Amino acid sequence: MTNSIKLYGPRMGSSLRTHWVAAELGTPYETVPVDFSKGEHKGEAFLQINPMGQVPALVDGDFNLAESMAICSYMIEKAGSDLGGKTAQQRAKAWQWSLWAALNLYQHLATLASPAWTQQPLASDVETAAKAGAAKYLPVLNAHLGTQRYMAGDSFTVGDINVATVLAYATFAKLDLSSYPNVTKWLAGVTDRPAYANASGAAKA
Ligand SMILES: N[C@@H](CCC(=O)N[C@@H](CS)C(=O)NCC(=O)O)C(=O)O
Repeated sequence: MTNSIKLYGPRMGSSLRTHWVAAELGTPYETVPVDFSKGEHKGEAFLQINPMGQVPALVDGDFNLAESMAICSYMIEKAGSDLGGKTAQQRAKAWQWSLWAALNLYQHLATLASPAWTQQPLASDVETAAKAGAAKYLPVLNAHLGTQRYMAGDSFTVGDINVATVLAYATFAKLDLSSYPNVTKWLAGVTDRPAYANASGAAKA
């Protein structure tokens, strides 16, 4: 019997990129909801899958995996796809920008977005620091996308998915990106892909 991949986590936040990659690949999978309001993510059963008590997580038979970017890489490799990049250099660039976004931009955009789900305003010093962080890194991204169409060159890769799903927090943060025209143009292009609509739940049935 073949195992079907199970993806735990919603079609937003860090989990969104796992659904997006699966949709790009056409990988069949089962979505397993994790109800945060019931504390399911910190329950014993889920902690067996991800001891961090965070989504997303993947289960493939007796194999468990956490960390959204690792899950994306696993699905790409399992599918034998070049979505990770067509050459060693393109794969490395896709990783470079994925890590860049996760380690630099993400923390600031996630902080600015957090009132959207906590319903609590940010302390003004926290908000100022996060805005300064975003303003430091967004020009770097804008300059990069002024030199090439996609994050890792002339073709779409998981690097675009990983960076675009970090940028998605800007929407929740109500952050105006119009002074970064290369970013907004690229973001509009990659989120216009059918797989994005499918993954984010925006696709019409
Ligand atoms: N680096 C992790 C971050 C995962 C993460 O922060 N997940 C959030 C939802 S977007 C979560 O589960 N939060 C609950 C918690 O930390 O208790 C990844 O990319 O998978």
